[in-house]
Amino acid sequence: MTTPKHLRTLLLGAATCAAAGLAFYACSTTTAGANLASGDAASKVYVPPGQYDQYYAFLSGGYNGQIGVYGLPSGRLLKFVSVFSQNPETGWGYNEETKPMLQTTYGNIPWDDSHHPELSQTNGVPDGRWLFINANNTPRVARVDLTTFETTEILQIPNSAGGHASPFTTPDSKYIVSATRFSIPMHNADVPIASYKQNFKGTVSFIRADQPGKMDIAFQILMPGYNYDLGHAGKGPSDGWFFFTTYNTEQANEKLELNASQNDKDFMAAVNYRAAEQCIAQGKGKSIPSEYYHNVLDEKSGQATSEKKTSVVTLDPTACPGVVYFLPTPKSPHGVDVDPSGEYMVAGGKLATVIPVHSFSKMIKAIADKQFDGSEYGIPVLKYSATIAGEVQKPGLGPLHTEFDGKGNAYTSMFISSEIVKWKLGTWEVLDRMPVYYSVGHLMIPGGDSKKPWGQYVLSLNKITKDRYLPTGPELAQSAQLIDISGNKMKMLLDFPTIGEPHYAQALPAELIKSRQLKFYKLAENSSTGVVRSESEGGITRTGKRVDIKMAAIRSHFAPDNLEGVQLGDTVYFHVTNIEQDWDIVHGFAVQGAENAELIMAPGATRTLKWIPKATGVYPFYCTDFCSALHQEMQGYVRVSPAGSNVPLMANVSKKAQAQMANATAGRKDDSHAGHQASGKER
Ligand code: RUQ
Ligand code: CUA
Repeated sequence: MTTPKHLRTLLLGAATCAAAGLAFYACSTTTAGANLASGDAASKVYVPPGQYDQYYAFLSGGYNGQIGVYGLPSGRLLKFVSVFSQNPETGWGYNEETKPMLQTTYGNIPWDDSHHPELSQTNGVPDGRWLFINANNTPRVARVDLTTFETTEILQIPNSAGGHASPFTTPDSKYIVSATRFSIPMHNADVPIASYKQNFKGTVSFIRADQPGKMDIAFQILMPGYNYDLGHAGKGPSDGWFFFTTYNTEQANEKLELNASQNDKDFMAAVNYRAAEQCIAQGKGKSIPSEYYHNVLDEKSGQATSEKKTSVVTLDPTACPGVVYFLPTPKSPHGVDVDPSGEYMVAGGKLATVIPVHSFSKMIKAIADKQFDGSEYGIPVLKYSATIAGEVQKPGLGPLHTEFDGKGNAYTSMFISSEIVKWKLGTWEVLDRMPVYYSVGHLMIPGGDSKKPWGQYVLSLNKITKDRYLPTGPELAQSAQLIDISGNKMKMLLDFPTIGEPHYAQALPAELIKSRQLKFYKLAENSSTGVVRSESEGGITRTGKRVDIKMAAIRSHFAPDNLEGVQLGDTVYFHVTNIEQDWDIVHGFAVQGAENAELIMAPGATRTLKWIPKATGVYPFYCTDFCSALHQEMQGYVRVSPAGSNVPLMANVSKKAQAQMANATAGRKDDSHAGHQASGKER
């Protein structure tokens, strides 16, 4: 068996291999650059100018907390979706509308570390409705609407520290899950760290996710104080079950590198969540006080709101026999992946010498036959020999994650030996190997964790690039590699650098979402309190020391565009509405010295910038998003006078805007647009 010392040698060996391309295990079969795309590879990834990619791929931004959207097979970056981190490019988390999205019990958290994008599913197949993603640091899950590519909902997970095994979905997306990576004292009490074994607990949360705007924690299962790593739902015959990997069943609380690698086997936890639902329906759940936030972005107003929740329903598995079982699994298992048929649960025994595969039907039989090997904290432990379907022998070093092609083959990432290994379900024989550069973490096949994988490609999401790209100082580019899996042998097609650590990814055929894109927000339905629907509705109002400015943005001016009457000591809110009703006509708004960011307004949307001027004077503002040939003319001024000054409130519209408004309102007797005064009304 592998000893920890032996392990360290392996890990060091891998680093050397990656660094120098020296002979070491799989690296011995190649040197960097070999096995590279040859023949028709270029044409297989070439998407001619003006044509679309075949797949949307959603790559986690890792510790930038966001999501990168790429086209496959070209690897072209299409968009960056702001989720857990503020983004000055879009104003996400800086403007008044989206600030509440980042609210947590720890305050407004402006960043996170996101790992796993997960597409919503119907009948076990990605359906293109939503994309979920987890936050590791301050445990949260988010929903991205795939008609707008905007984050519309974020839910905090209480009683959890490290939302790593998340947000994997059930086949109907009724639930997504989040399990705590770090066990913690429940209610995070002030206890000695050395009391880990007595006081620290894990939790596995089932989050209701099928109703947009209404995500909530359905229940939390209290688990022993291990580390929880990853999870995947059952499907087909195993529908109704969820599987999680654990490590540190040693329950070490120091030097885990060594102390959490003692046991030959840790556990895969099998959770019967339908049984858990029943148990709760029978009143066996316990509501405990727990504070967490639920933040929702309203589509019509564009305004996010935060709601603080105060309790969760928890379930102690000992109160509900049959809800949780442990399957011994070698050795600090990492990934757990369920094959398309739903019969096999593949563990990435990251320190193991084999890839262990459990059988769902054997597991059910073992439970019925009571083939137990004792219990841990009241949770029955099944016999390894009773659940194991097979082991993939000599797969490579450091197996982490497995995805499937839907043709009976599995593909596993090998972190230490830097390769992707193809093997056959049922016979467990290794069929092919592809070296990758370097140290692959997750891998992704479009639909490869679902009931019906689209197959065709596997994307290798690498941790290290070393010599693959032009060097860029101490930190080198992050990287993904696209491999063709349509034939018997894998073929390397493309390296492409990514923004952020491409931790995990999901992909689906473009057809599923491309025609459902929202082109603009309907101005008539905009229910923002700051909205203006025409240039004549703009203006400036004062309420004590608060000044609200409502503005329209339209090619290529702001209305109003000159503002006076602001005083030092005021807090100013610019509510800017893009009154265009045309696809892709976006305007920006930036004012000199603003401490937050610019505003970016999609057509039909209102965004609000809070601004506290620090000195008297005149400040220009301008449009930041290139919108027309006269974009550079899209500007204005705001005058700031001393506190108590008698400069009246004034909101002017430019000559050009006046002329346009005169045309637009010709026939109407409304003359309210020229240099009109503030109404003084409260908003
Ligand atoms: S898991 S280290 Cu996605 Cu391999 Cu996080
Ligand atoms: Cu509007 Cu540039």
